[in-house]
Amino acid sequence: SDPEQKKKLDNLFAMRHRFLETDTKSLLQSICDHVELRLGRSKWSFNKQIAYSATALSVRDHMIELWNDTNKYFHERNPKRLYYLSIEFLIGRLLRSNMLSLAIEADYTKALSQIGLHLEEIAEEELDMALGNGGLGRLAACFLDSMATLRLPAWGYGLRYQYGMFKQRVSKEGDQVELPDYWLENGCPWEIKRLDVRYTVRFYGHVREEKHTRTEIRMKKGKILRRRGVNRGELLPYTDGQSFNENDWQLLEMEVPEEVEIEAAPTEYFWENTEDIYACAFDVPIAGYHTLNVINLRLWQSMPKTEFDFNSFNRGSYDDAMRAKQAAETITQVLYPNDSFEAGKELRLKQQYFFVSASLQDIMRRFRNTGMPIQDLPKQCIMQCNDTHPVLAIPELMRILLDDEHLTFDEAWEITQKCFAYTNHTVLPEALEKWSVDLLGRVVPRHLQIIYQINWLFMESIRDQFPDDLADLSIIEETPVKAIRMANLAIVTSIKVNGVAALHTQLLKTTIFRKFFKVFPKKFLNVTNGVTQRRWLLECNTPLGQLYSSKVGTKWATAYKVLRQIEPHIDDAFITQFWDTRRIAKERLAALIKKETGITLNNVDEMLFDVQVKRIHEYKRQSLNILRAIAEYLNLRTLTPAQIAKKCKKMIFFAGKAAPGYYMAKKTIKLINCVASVVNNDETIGDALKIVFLPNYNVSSAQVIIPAADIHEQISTAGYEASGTSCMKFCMNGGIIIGTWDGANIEILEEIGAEQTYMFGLKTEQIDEGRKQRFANGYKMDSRLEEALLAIEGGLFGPKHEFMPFVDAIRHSDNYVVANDFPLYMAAHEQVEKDWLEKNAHGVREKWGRRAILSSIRMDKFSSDRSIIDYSEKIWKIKPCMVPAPIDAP
Ligand code: CBF
Repeated sequence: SDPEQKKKLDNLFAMRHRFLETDTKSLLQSICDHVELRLGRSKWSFNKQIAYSATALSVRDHMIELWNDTNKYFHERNPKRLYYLSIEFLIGRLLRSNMLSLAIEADYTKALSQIGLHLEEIAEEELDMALGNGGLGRLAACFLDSMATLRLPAWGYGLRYQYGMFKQRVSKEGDQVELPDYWLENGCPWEIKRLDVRYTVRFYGHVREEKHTRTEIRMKKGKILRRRGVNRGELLPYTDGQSFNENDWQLLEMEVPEEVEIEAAPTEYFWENTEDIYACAFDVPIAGYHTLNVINLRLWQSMPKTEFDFNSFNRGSYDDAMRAKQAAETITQVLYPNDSFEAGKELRLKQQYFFVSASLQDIMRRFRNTGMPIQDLPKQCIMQCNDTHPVLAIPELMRILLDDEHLTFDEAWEITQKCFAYTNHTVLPEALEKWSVDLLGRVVPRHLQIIYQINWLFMESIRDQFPDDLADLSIIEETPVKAIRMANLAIVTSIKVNGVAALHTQLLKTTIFRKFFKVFPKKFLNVTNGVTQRRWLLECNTPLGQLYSSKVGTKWATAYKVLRQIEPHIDDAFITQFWDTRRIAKERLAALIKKETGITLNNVDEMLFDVQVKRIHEYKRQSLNILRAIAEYLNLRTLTPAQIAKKCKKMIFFAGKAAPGYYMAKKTIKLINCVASVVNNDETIGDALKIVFLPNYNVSSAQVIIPAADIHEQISTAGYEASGTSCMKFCMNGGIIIGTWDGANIEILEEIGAEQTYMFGLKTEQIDEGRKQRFANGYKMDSRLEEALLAIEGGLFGPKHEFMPFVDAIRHSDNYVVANDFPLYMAAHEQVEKDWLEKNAHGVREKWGRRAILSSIRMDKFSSDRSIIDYSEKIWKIKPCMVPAPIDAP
């Protein structure tokens, strides 16, 4: 009704360009504008890097308004929200995935080609956002993609490390060399620095208690001495040693007055003398696929509260002046390159607290803006802890409710217990986080008090029912050093605790969290991991995706199940087309291998690509794979050229990083490289076997490797891999799994059918017995394994001393039962070779092709969309909040 207001709105509405033009001219205009106006270069001469940045900024323009509108819409509708707290997000590249989500890839490809640029080439300029180590961080990235696509009212919170996962190089001698990964070298066009969103985060200091009491006189039962027989005698308090005649005095019990201190108000706690820094927000919009919902990933970076210490500066002591600034910036400087827990590292603890403190302040600010009473917090938000790294959020929320909101402990605890859920990602005991009481008490003293109090309440609540289990259930570990068990804190508090694959959840219930399962049987549940088919099929394997879409349309991008409709179309022609797509993928990988290692692969159609990519870890058993490779090589050396010619040609491909401090993992990399160098240079075996270690495995190289794999190795010792997610990506792309009875492999087999797999090895329940047998008298090691070990010891692959730790581990401890599984593994590979060589009358690998396609199209259970729907329904209790299409008038 207010004409002024109406005019303002009309003017603003005219400025809306929710759907920016995507015709070639407009896109070129936008790219050139970014080159000149944002990046300050000339549109007449700019390099590929600038072309990438300008294109990315132009794509971002298409997202920003949707992203703002999504936040506004969530704000107006005020649905219950999910906050995904993860200290790692392994995003990878965003250019193509954002274009695909916004359905503008073809338009940009066309526009760029008009100025002589190829989208594929400029996309290569994007540096991976490698803010994670491996499975856990990549899972978080897939989950964000699904949350946005499913239009869930969700946000991610994480850290903006300036240095991501280290870059891996391989030295001439075959060793892993680590280099810093400064992924921000050219700036990151996707993020939006939010100067308006920053919070103070406090560390160290001490807690001052302020008791609020008043004094009252109360009558209480007391003992007094009174002279016997005297009605109104002198009343004297009894004191030891006082001499009196016992016959004259008697000790009487009666009411006496006493001064008592009464709590007038709850004790207040003041966390004081802290060292304060700022957490500044950097937002990364995450586009849902073909929807108007664009959600947010908010990453925190640490910054000093004051640029420098002015006093020191004035004194001319510039180093001192800058010290505090540098210390503040250090917190989010670098990602810890270890996928298990870095024990005892103060900086790591500070990272964790910094992360949750900033996130919770942000979440609470948003909640307070709703005007809802604090008791309604659980109705409005749920926080998912991706492993225990964010679990300090629990005492932090308690602290806020107690110290800022002034609730009683019981009230605060009641609310907090409804706000968190916890995902466990490993049963490896060494990876379960513990913080020494000393360290935690120093860095966040108030939180230590709160944790103690939570533990006291918990212990009291179970003391009668579980008297024998108290020590194991306690959040506080007493020996060898007093420490806080973060998983225990998470379980005690959370509404739900989930494992990430059926076997893993079962193991949680029966092994590491067995006692908790007795106390809280209803808390535990399984949510099997998943991966987004949009990145891991549609984007990374365009030819295969197009082949599928040609049969069943494109709906599978958001409803994987649709791919099952392909089954009736699998005839010879379709299988041939499938192999055509595979050839493209293999040639792409061969080109990458050539570029990075100099190794040439010929006739890739005929060569079996046998791939193992993941972090290098003893339990993942790259050891088993390389020993098998050696055994196959030794066998080849015994064959005549004619026999070799008939053999299956294969490339055994490895990629993965070892934690810099993990000695055995680094030895394994070296062994792989040294074996590769001998095998690849042995002319007597020709092309029969090639071994490749591709350095610097990351999300973008995974997108080239995975579509090219004929077979993929998922061969962890049974019971050790919580889930594994690369197995899902490979199967989606038609890679055939060779795997153990571990993690998600078991469920994959159930979905795609045993005929599509090569499973082998001891099962979880057989591992202990296997270990015993392995070292029992009379145990005979498989002769091929013995020969492989002898070859290493004999120096065939380099100086013996280099590899003795590796050999000794297999010979003398073999914790990961390599020897037990070796013959079964060899047998599985013999079958693989046989099957690979089988072709139909037209020279087509028909059976293999059919199995590969079936593997791929039956993977709907492993779409992260399914995982996120499970989380939403079973844990978060949140519903989609779909941003509506724009209306025509304000
Ligand atoms: O659940 C995601 C992945 O997490 C890990 O990488 C981890 O960091 N604990 C596990 O090792 C994987 O098995 C799991 O798939």
